[in-house]
Amino acid sequence: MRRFAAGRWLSGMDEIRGRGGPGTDAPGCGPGGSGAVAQRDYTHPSAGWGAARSVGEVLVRSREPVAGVRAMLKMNQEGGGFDCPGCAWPDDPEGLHLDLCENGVKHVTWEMTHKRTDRDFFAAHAVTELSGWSDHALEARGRLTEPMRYDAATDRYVPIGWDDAFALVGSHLRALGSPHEAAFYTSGRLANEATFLYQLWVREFGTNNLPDCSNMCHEASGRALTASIGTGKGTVDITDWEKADLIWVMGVNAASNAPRMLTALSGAAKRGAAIVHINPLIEAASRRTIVPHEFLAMGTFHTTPTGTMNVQPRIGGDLALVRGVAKVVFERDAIDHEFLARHTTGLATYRARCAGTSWAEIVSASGVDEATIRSLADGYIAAHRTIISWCLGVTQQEHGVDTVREIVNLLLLRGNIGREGAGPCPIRGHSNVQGNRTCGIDHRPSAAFLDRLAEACAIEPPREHGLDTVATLRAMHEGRVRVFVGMGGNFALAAPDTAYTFDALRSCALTVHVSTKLNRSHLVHGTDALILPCLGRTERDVQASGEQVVTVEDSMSMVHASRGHRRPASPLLLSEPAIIAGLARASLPHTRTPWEEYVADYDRIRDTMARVLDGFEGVNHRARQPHGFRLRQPARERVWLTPTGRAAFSDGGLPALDPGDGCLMLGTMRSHDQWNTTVYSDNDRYRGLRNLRTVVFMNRDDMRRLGIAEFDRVDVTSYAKDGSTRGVYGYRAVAYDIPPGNAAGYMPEMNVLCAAGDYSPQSGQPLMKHLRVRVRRVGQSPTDTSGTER
Ligand SMILES: Nc1nc2c(c(=O)[nH]1)N[C@H]1C(S)=C(S)[C@@H](COP(=O)(O)OP(=O)(O)OC[C@H]3O[C@@H](n4cnc5c(=O)[nH]c(N)nc54)[C@H](O)[C@@H]3O)O[C@H]1N2
Ligand SMILES: Nc1nc2c(c(=O)[nH]1)N[C@H]1C(S)=C(S)[C@@H](COP(=O)(O)OP(=O)(O)OC[C@H]3O[C@@H](n4cnc5c(=O)[nH]c(N)nc54)[C@H](O)[C@@H]3O)O[C@H]1N2
Ligand SMILES: [Mo]
Repeated sequence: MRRFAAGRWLSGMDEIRGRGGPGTDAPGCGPGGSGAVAQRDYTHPSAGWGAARSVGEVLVRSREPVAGVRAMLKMNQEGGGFDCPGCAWPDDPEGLHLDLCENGVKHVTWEMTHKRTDRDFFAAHAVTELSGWSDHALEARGRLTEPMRYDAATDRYVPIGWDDAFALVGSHLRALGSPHEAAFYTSGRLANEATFLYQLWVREFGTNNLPDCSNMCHEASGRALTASIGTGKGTVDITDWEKADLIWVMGVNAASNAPRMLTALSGAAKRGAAIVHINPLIEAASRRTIVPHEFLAMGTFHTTPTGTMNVQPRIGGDLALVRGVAKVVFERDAIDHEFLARHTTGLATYRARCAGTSWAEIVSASGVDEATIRSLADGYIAAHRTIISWCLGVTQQEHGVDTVREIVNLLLLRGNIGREGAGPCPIRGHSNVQGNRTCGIDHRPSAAFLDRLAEACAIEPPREHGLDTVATLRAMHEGRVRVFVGMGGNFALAAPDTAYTFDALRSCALTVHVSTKLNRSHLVHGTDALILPCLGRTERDVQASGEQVVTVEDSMSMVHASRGHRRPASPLLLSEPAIIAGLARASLPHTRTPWEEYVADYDRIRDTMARVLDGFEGVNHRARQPHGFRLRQPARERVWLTPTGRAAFSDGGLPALDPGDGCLMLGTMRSHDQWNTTVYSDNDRYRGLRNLRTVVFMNRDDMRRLGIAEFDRVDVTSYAKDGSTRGVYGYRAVAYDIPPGNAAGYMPEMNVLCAAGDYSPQSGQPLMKHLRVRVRRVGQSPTDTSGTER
């Protein structure tokens, strides 16, 4: 399929990685290459020496061995280091350990590379040519050095001065018929100060169109927790992890995506706590680990277990599974009567719902047998302090909100909220995604927040709700959004339905990306397009008043300062706050907001934040203390900010999950060697896979039934709710320990399969873990030709 876009013909096949053409091997987003494709079961403990070797390879590749190690030492340490931009797992509370992990190091060194994507690079390569490069190749060219503007005549990005870039954005925004014709995306990398200024600019401009990566990530958790306990965050902190005697890990690949969680899990195992992994896949963290910071253990190969029980539900089966456990808790009258009477509403309805849900329904909807569910319940009833943690396996589902609410129901039954060592714990993704929400990135802001913003900042923020990620895509398609601004991230690849997303971005009059490295979103652009390069988390940020610190909030509500130490990758880079201020000045001719003063001294931004945001009083002082400070979480103190003033039980029905005749349910996920859309290599160490990303992990029996052998080339077709189909071609099938009827593969390649129209009505989240697919060996004749291929 060829399409005409932004003044040129493009071949969709060339640029949509992961898709491939019929009859060929699909290229992935990784480096590719000639290495032999292989898979073997991974039997080594997670982290430890394998991780150390892998870190070494990355450091050598980025030509940063010495500086890399020095930066590692500064990362996550109290006393002026920078916050690891890897994941949102909190720092070690005592600061005793050098608690760093393989993937954090990879992430940091990726930013610190010596290589540069400068004006000579852009002069040498047309955008159409770059569109054929892999995503790995684009980012591997190094850091961006100066603002660039797309020039249609030469099909190249050409240098533009900062003031001209700001003026161009200003003129586009001022020309719009309404402020709602622009959308302002955020990726969870942004620190609190930039976040706050960004939403201030957008709301002063006049819209709540603030889609963000959370809309694809933990939106379901926020909505569910708000409805159940009155605040959209978890209630536990890192010291609770040290006291729990039962921990559930649901739908998280901890060893790859929150590796420092292994430290907490092994500590729990050592003191005899039970650790249950609930995941259709048996992931590495459910076995044994070498604790990341225990170098002695690395030397002696001493491992500790990080799991005591594995439960493998079908994809989307968690709601039914938790319901089964709750049913047993009621049957055995193992509930905390006093807590329930004082603190909750809706118990009777929920009890009736559990009683009315039959075991046949529970077993079929969860994919787990009754005996296993009963033994899970035995463990839950025996425990005194239970933490339930979860990530995308739970949230990126049609019934994500109902499932998180069911988790809270179960915790409430035994008073496991607002007590030491117990509570709900969403594992957040981006290092500051939770802080972004705290600081106002929300397309559905509360009236109370807007009132305080209006008063503290003397603006009139719009009151109507704005667009989330999926709604933004649709609005761009329909011409209702004409300007797209991406504050970090890689929207083109991260969003669902790649072809639809590409068309949406190309229909814009202007696309703007504030980025550190070249990525796909710069190549899939509007008629006018800008790349605005910014400082990274590791770099020194000097403004008129001197060196600045920023603040971030981790998964457990700790706010602390982060200070970069490195010389900026280029003298022409600006900080994110400075870029936002420039854009605001250019688009708001009558603004009375002191943008320059804010940028001159970030303490002034924090002073204003303290007047708008709950719990930020004294932030300038408190964030600079070692480890910062904990934002108050009322539910932790059993103060429930719900309409009734009590924690609310939910009453959700069990979802129908059967993918239908011959179909499988497929979830997309990350490999060990990638950070969202940044793919470091084509390997996935803990799943034992080498040199392959365009893969479908399948159950052996399904493969036999479908006549597919290991590494056979397969095509995958997805079936959307509206009957349309999408396909990827030339993937390889790999047998894996996953329940029959289920399959898995990698994001972002498989976003091609994820229809933009298929999102959860409860959260607006695209169903990235819930795709109805058919897998066919290449050469087999299609058994179903219904639907329209996009
Ligand atoms: N190194 C590294 N770290 C990261 C990231 C990264 O890309 N690389 N990304 C960051 C971001 S933004 C996020 S949001 C997090 C993501 O962290 P994860 O949630 O761990 O991300 P995924 O790789 O999508 O893995 C989802 C897990 O859910 C399981 N799963 C799938 N379907 C179901 C289901 O129906 N039920 C259950 N119980 N489990 C299921 C999968 O088998 C897999 O183990 O990690 C963050 N940290
Ligand atoms: N199919 C499928 N799709 C998914 C998911 C899934 O599980 N399955 N997961 C979803 C989830 S949970 C998320 S969070 C999204 C991720 O979506 P995004 O946050 O949009 O994507 P990232 O890949 O994290 O963004 C990487 C880019 O960020 C830029 N960057 C890096 N550091 C900085 C910085 O300090 N400042 C600025 N301004 N830019 C920087 C670099 O240019 C880099 O190319 O993807 C979602 N998409
Ligand atoms: Mo995420």
